Amino acid sequence: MIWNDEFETLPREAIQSLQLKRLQQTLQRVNATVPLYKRKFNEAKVTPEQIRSLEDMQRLPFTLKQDMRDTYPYGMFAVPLEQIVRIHASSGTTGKPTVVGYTRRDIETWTELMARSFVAAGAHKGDVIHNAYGYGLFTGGLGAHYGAEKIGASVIPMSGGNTKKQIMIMQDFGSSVLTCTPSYCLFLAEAAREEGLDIRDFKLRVGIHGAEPWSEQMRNEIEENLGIKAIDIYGLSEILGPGVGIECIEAQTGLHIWEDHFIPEIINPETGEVLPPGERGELVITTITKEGIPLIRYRTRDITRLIPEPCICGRTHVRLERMSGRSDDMLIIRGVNVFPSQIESVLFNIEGVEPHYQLIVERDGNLDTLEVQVEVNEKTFSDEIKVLQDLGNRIRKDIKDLLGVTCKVRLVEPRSIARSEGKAKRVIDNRQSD
Ligand code: DLL
Repeated sequence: MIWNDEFETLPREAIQSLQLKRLQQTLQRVNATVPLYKRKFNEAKVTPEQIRSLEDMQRLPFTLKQDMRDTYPYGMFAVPLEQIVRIHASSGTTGKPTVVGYTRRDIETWTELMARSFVAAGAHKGDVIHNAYGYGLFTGGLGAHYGAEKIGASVIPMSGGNTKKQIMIMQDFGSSVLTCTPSYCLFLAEAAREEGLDIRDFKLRVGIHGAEPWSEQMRNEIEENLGIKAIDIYGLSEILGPGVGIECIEAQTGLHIWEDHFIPEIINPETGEVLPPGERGELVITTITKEGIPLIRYRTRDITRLIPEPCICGRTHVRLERMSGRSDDMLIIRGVNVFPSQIESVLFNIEGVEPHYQLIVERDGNLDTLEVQVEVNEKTFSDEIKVLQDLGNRIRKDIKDLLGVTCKVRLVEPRSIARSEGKAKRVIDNRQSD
């Protein structure tokens, strides 16, 4: 099923000419209304009129998260505050949050894109959508909520937390679609088991998970533990919120990014150069319909690649490979680049460990050291020391073989790693920032 047949299956040439037209309009608008862009265009010696093709985009300057911080709170708004009907914010690791504003039309666009996303994930009218993304300044809750209503599903605005109640409601109300982070999803399954319940016996059919990196192995774990299809959804508040891209249930391979609203590019994060189609690098997104905060070549820091091949579902919008992680979460351990999701995929292939882990990074002199803490299951935990030692050695060896990095492995008791109701904290970085 396709929500918006006309736009989701537009031929490539039609997508590209629509993109160019909308890009040119956006450039004119930000040049006239956002002082930061006027300045950036001047500095880059480029005018909106000079952008006559999509290739010309490469002449445009990037927008960084720092630009949003520097203009905090409203400096990037392209319309007067009177036209903003909603404000969200995402908390950074340090300092002030990043503020985003939506006009009424932006909310309609977001709702439409979330409706497309739900339908792509296999949801429909008649579904009971259990929305456990946080409601509040975080975009997850409200973003998913509006889209769920739009397709005519019955949405339960659960928000995050209150795990026992979530399970009761999911069972009693017959929730058929669950929206939450992948880590919270596994926590829900675990908490249900502790109460003697098995979510596989519930009516749940589909999970729509995102807001944090996760691996294919974690998907398998979720699908098995909950007896559902688990779909990857991507988004970020600066660009919109959830619903920038989603996997279709037909292929479950790569996330369609809605190209009539966004132009994706993949760049080399070091040089800023655009990479040829299919190469992995940093995702850069330009919004071409947003009114509140249009962003030109926004550097997401997320690492992925474009999958240019057509998809079996019939949608023509290009796909992004599952995110490997964020460039700022990438650990450099003795010269080797490691994403937490790569370690995750090693761990989840090993019998006896639970899908709960944390990476502790320290600095020893000039060298970074990595400790992998992972929970073992009850059975293994009560096994002989020798069994645990062998398991630890096996994990260390698999990580070394696959990623080429030496780490310490610490096996910890079941349920000793903190569970998260939203985005999981996978990395604890104890290196002093210098
Ligand atoms: O996390 C929006 C969202 C809500 C997406 C619900 C999906 C579901 P932010 O809090 O601004 O917005 O965080 C955005 O989260 O740049 C990625 O690094 C990461 N992220 C989001 N979705 C995925 C995903 C929301 N499917 C940041 N896979 C992004 C990997 C993801 N990382």
